[in-house]
Amino acid sequence: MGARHALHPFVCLLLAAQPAASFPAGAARDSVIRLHAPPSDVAPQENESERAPDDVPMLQPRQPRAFERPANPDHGASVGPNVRMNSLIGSPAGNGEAEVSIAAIGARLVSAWNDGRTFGTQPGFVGFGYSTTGGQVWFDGGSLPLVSNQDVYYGDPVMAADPASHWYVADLYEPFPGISAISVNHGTFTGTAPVWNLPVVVASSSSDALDKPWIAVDPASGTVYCAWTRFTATGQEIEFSRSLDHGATWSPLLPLTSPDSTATMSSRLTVGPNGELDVAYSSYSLVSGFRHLGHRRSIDQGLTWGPEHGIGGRPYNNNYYSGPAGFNRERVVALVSLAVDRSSRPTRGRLHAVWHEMLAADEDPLGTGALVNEVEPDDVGSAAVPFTPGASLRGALASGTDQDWWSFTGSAGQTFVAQLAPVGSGTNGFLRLFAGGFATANRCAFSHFDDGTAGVVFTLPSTGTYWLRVLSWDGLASSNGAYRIDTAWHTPRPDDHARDHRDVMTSHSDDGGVTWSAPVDLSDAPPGYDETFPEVAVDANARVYAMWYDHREDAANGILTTMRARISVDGGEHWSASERVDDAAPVNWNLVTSNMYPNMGDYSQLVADGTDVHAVWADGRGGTPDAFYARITNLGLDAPPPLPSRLALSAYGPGASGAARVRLADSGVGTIRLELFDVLGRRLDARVEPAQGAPRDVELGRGLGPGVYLVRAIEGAAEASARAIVLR
Ligand SMILES: [Ca+2]
Ligand SMILES: [Ca+2]
Ligand SMILES: [Ca+2]
Ligand SMILES: [Ca+2]
Repeated sequence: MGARHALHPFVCLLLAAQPAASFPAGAARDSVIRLHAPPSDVAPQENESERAPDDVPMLQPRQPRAFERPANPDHGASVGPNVRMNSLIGSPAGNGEAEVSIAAIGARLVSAWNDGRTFGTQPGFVGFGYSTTGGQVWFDGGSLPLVSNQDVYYGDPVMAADPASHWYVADLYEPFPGISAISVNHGTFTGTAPVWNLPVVVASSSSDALDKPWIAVDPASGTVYCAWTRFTATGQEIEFSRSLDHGATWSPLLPLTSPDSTATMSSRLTVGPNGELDVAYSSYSLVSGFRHLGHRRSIDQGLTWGPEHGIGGRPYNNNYYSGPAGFNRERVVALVSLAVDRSSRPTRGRLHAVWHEMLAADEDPLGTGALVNEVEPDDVGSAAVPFTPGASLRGALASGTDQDWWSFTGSAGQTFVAQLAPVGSGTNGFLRLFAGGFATANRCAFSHFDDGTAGVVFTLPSTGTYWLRVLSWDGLASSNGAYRIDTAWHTPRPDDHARDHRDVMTSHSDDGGVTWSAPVDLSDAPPGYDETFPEVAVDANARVYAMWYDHREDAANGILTTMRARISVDGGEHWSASERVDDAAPVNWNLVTSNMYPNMGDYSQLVADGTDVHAVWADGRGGTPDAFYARITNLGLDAPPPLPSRLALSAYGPGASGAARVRLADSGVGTIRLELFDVLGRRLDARVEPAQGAPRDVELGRGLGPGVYLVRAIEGAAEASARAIVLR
């Protein structure tokens, strides 16, 4: 097993600077510690650091077992067989294929992915595969052609194609050493395999880092559009260019985001039925003081752009602090997927966005409880120092191998929040959270920022003990020193749009992105399970498909990973129950050997070509990340959509002594689930009762002490919450 690849500064959407203040000015008291990522965390600082010393032992090859697995009985009947697209022949053990993209025209499909076979040397970090059988059989096409003996591809490939058989792959690219560029290869695919032209540089810089291209083509005009993120010494922005000659030449770049925003990233492009061009991205507004998902539209093929509007019509909370269980990069990006309805149905032109989102944990005061000092030796999980969340923990990294273990207990549904920070300066440790034990297989969160801070937000999937561990980031003596970990239980808030540390949200717009529907939570597992890296597509019958990485199969710990998808047959108003997309056993990504970061990639992709929907994702079933494909048809169509929800909940004065009272209105069909929480996030009462239609007062809890409580009502996919005050 060789050394892991040093992370190239440009690779993979990494970066995500978080602004200096993650909440409105004036909202924070000096004495209150709240979770935030450091302002210094910008792209050019991110390089070889993404290697925690305790990751090394996990690089043990496992025997591929792809042909031994029992069929997954939960596998959606309308999901085709899963096909691995990359060949294992000539591929080193543990080779990563991830961040998979796909384009489809009829039976011809081309996919591209980050390929760990060569990193930093020719040909570079990109591979592709193709099918002429509508995805039934795939061939590994190797890499892309090179111009000279100096150019190298750096990954993040994205595919696009038009019906005239123009195929495109956009990529990160170094035309010469030290030059960061976005390239596009044009290809043709009329025979048995795609044939690629040499890369054309769309934009380049010797001083800035260009990252995460996206590409789209108008199927009617053949105009090609490309957008990417530029990281400068002082900030970052989305830039744009177009090509009218199938990628041979590109227009001068056009900035699409304002200098009044920062931490801008993750652009997605899509082309509507009348040539409308839409871009979505994540950004932090220095004016409003909030992170949001932005959208702009061009109706003149990208020459000029309309104003920015916020997707979902509200700020957005990203769990930037850690990825899903087993994710081997120590933070995760803000991500939005965008698709447009090109059908001839009444919903034609409707824009659909999906993203992953955290509850409002940035608002929690941390470390307001007891001070707890570490007690050495605490270098193994069985010697962990217990604490009660709320505590402010104090410890020191005495050496590069000093492990400090801490433990706490909690109840299912409570959300744990923690922030690691140096005391004094120089301490550089990272945090991991463990569930169900303290082995490598039990890792469920991994966090580190470049100034020795880290954060964890994690909603407990089950009642029990959890472990937190601090270890030196790089094992160097200069990283030793004192640290603190400030902790809390998350306090439920009315602006908790997500139920837990990560849910999948969706919203749509019928007016070109000016206004958006109230976001709906697509996560149909109980709270406490991570839903990550969602994708959306709309087929020619206006059916909307959404897919994400899911963790409900691991009821106790939420670590084992699957892919799930849902469909809406009414334009995103209502959604079928989710079904499995993967057809193997759930994967523990902690045990997947990978020679690249991030092992799962930062995104997957779903595309629709007519009524065919094609899904691609990074899958770890073979013990190494591989690029997988499945065709999805009519998922869940047998289930009639539920009636529209009229769920509403509002505070309604104090209830009888010791009970919380709210006013409830519902649809009058089916059942309503009611839940009561205290400010520590503990569920105190829950019941299911028949929907009644007419508004009425309901009471929850008995013998409650005076204070503020949160009541939540759930009706199908709809959810509402309200505060209730209990008086003496
Ligand atoms: Ca210690
Ligand atoms: Ca120790
Ligand atoms: Ca969730
Ligand atoms: Ca692989």
